[in-house]
Amino acid sequence: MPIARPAASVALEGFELRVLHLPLVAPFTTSFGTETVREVIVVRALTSGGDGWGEIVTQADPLYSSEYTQGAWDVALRFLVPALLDGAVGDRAVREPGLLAPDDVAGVLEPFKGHRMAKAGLELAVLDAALRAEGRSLGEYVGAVRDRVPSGVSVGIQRDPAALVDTVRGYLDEGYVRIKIKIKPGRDVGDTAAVRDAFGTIPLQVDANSAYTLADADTLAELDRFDLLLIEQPLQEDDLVDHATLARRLRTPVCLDESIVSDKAAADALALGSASVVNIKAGRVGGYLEAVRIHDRCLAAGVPVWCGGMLETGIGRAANAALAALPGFTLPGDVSASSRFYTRDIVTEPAVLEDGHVRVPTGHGLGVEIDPVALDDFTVARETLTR
Ligand code: SMG
Ligand code: MG
Repeated sequence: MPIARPAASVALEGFELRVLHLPLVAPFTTSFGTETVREVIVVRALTSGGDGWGEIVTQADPLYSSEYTQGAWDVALRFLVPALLDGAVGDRAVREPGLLAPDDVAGVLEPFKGHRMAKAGLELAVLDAALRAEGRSLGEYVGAVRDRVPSGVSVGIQRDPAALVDTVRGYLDEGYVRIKIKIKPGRDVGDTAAVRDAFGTIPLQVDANSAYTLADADTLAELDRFDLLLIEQPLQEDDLVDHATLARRLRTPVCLDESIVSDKAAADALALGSASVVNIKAGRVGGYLEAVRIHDRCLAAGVPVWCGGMLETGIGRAANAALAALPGFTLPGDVSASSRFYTRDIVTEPAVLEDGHVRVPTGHGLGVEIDPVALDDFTVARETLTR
């Protein structure tokens, strides 16, 4: 369902951007590398009606996607924030300076190519400010139909399959309802077999983060015997045709993550048969409004979707819970408790796991409050631009 009632404009006074370094509870290893500290940009929209918060989910290095934190920082401060504050792009006046509706953010930023994570974080801050001013929750705004969402967990590559089994056991004991394991060449069939052997028919899926090529199709077909929910992003971001070829070879449903950079990319992927399941991440697609459009498209097409994660702080985690409460999110997402990654979050009430679920916040806007001391403690850089 499209957004039923748009949010009103806010009177923008400026934006504060911060780079944060949050230590992870344990290293997180994927096919492309290991992270021990989450580097993230937190955005604060300063408006006459109060602040709004957003998060730019880039990582320090451009390994998951071409975006990375210093690049997002630069493009946001050099181009995106000035455009939002000015009401003009180049010599093209687009609106009254300073007044901005959340629905117009993407249009104002559209002339700047790419940089979707940066755009998404800015849009979320404006949206949060607008919804807080109106007294409406993000869940209500996007059309949430659930008050809590089933919680899956993404498990990084461990030292060996035995260590993986131990780690997965810990998450199952905590109550997570679905396990996703990261795979890469050489750490795929054996790791998956170990988890299946240890835990039987648990809901299980794998994520390759584009570590394979079509030449690996035989290996990937070996995963068919494990009755996985899906295999996520086996091939490169722009390999839509190869994903379609692979999907015809596999019994395991192919799900796309990195490839779905927009609603248009989702339309193309569905038309080509590149995926039968879609991972929706607001950061990757340029914002929560675009994410809702992808949800609506997939729902209409009968394609199941689930909410991906980018190791969000309490800001993005709250927004993801709201998004995942839309009716088309029929598979558990990577919407875990904050404690899966952090001992200390930057919100006063971090997301917790309750009976395998995470609650959809009901407070105004994102429905979470920032812990100013934690925010300051994790801040390593800070910049404010005002009108
Ligand atoms: O937030 O729970 C989370 C992380 C989920 O595995 C996760 N994200 O490809 O889906 C993915 C990865 C992207 C980040 S990897 C460092
Ligand atoms: Mg993924």
